[in-house]
Amino acid sequence: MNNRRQFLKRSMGVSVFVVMPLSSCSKSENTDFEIKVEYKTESWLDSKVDTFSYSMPEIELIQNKKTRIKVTNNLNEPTTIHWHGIRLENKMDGVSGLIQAPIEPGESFIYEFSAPDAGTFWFHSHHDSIKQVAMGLYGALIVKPEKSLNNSEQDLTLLIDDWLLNENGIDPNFTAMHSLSHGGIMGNVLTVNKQPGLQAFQIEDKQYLRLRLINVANSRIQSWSFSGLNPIVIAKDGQPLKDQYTLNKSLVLGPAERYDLLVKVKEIPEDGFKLNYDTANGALPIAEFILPKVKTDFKNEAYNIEKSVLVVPKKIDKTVVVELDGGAMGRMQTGILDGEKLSINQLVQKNMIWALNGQVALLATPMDKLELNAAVNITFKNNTSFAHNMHLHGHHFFIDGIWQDSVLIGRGESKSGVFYADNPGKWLLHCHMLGHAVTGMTTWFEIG
Ligand SMILES: [Cu+2]
Repeated sequence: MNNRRQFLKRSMGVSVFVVMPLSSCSKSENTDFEIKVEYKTESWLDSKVDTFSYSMPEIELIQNKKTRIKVTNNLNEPTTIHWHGIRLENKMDGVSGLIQAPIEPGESFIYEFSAPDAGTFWFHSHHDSIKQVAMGLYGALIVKPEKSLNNSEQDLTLLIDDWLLNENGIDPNFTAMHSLSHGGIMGNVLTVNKQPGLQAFQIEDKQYLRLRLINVANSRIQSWSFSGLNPIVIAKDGQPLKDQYTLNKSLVLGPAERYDLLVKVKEIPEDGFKLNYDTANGALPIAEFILPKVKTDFKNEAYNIEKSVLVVPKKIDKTVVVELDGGAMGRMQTGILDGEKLSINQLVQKNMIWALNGQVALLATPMDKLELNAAVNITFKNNTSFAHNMHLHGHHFFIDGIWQDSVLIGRGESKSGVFYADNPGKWLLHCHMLGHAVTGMTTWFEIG
């Protein structure tokens, strides 16, 4: 039992009753990309910090084009990669324990998929995620349309993270129950593209600047604001917005959420503009954008954005309610773990504290079975004292009037969304505050 428990914990709390054999992965060695998973020592603030790293921090794919990505694990521990938000074939989803056996040290695995949506996505470890994402195993995954839609645009991706450092480097106490029963692990050092301090970006002499902002933090809800100008919000979670809007307040997003923002280079003031991280003590600038010396005349060309291929269901076939319970200051008295009803104290002793519909993770069976192509209405009811960021793999849901793959549900709040369950397989549904996921807030749907 202990061994099993340890394994389950390491693999982010998903069932290992059915561990799939590795998908066949070596038809040929023709791969488009190779990602090496490796150790890397960063020099931050005059100190050395040991991290985990991907040899490619950003990958750019072409929409609908089959891509083969060879992942070689040079760590001394197993790992997998999940392609967050990509509506791909289930066996390529990278969830350790549910979808694939982890990639062992020294071994490789070839992920092969095509991305049906053009937009901003990311990839990260889905094995012992609470530790491996905190150690730095994440990167940007940008899907571009086959032909460029604009003549003159610059693209910048910013991955914004918080790291919990102590005097020896990254704090290794990833399962401290006090943090996990509250908001999760909160860092004390902010980075933009893994660099601490204010980062400067040179703007090119183009008509448009597209900023792709990704919250890659382990658990922290981030609030960002701009000074110098108000960009236009054009996409969320890799899906273009039907109604673009000018940002005149802060953007608040949970871990895993992404926003695409558009800036007309002509409208940038002489001294540039800044992206700030909002803190209790005011806005802290984390990125500054510097104008080019030469500025081309703005031609007032319209900006063309990708079109979403998703369809909002009008008639609902199936209704699913997901109750979020547990945590510190919660009302949860008992939870079902491995089919056994346990008190909250017994659960805490097993490093568990959160539940979805009363089930504390580790389900041998899915939370629900959904018929292929069923139009589903899903409601999240957050009965806890903390916010959660619910992520459904392999699908986007239409929630709050936009397509999202990760959605922030405030404490005491309920939100409903709709989607077509049109991707067959085993799809994880979990809180993307990774400390919550590993201590109970993980389940899955079987589709088809
Ligand atoms: Cu949560």
